[in-house]
Amino acid sequence: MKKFLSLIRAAVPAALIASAAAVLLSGCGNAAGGTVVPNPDTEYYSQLKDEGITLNFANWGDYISDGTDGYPDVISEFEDLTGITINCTTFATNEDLYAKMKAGAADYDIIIPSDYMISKMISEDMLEKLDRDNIPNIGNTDPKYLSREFDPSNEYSVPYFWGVTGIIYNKELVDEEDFGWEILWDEKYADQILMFDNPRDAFAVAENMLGYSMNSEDPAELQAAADLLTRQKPLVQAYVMDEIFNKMGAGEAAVAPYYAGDAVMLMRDYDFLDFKTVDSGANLFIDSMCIPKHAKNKKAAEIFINYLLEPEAALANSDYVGYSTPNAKAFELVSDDIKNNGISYFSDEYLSAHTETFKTLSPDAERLMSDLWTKIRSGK
Ligand code: N2P
Repeated sequence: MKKFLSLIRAAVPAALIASAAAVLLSGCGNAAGGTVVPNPDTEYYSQLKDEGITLNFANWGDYISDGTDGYPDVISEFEDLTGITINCTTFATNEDLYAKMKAGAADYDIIIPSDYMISKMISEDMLEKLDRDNIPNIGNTDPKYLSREFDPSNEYSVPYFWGVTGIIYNKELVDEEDFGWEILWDEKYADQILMFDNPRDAFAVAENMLGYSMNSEDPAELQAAADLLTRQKPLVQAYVMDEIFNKMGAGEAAVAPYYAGDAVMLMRDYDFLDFKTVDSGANLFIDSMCIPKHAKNKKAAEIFINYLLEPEAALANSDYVGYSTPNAKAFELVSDDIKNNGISYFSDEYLSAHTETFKTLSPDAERLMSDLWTKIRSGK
């Protein structure tokens, strides 16, 4: 995983670091690994070959298999096949992605927001409708991830990954076997607790502890959740997003709420880490591929989306990033080890009883949550 560059810096000769850094800076691909998609439709994939197109792709960190750690390089293989260059940038939260787009500071052709942000972007006319004829693999998605409230007619989005939130913990520092969100308030772990650094995920944890919906718009409930988060603050070592990789990997913290997929990636490298699903209620998110309004290269973006829907490409991405695939054909290829790891896939009954998907909040509720969050984070 790329996040460890800073950690290995201390231990590895400078020349090696320089070559690793060059790879990271040269775009997404690392040009390693073998053929991802064995028999691509070359006629379809070469239709824009000579047009010199570069796609600006805004993605979450470590959310595509790009040759890192010897995993296949989906990006480079797409580039070779299509002649289309992928220019990757990453964002840490849905709110950051939204703010960048709203400020006109972004020129993206493809983005991967989550459910509640997709419905917000649709309502603010920030997304293009997809031309399904340009995406022949669109039918590979398992229908159970489609027609959700955030895009009921599937006009604007195609699911990329899904997952649940839960608690990543250090088995050497945590003695409890059975715990839920309340461990994030346990004074025994003062200064060894990490917390989500975005309002929606942080409020969801507090709301669930208080027995409220994660989609509450009730000002009194939002205030109570904020009070709970304020009480937690003295115990929190740091509010983090993907910085969690360095901190949990280095054994610097005991517990951290985060996404199941990143737990899978971390646990691959660190035996002392584990992941706890939270039965009282976790968030189920669906991150989906979308094309922003006025994207310069819409058709090329649709071709890239189609490639990411190839079963072998979807599998390669899922194997590397650790997240759960909504692609029915890729799911057939997922190993039994992963299917049964207790983190990545669950029965439909479990998911409907124990998880909740975020909805776009009303503008008033969203403003209140955002103001309360600013106060919590700034300590005022
Ligand atoms: C990837 C983060 C994915 C975000 N590191 C989950 N919505």
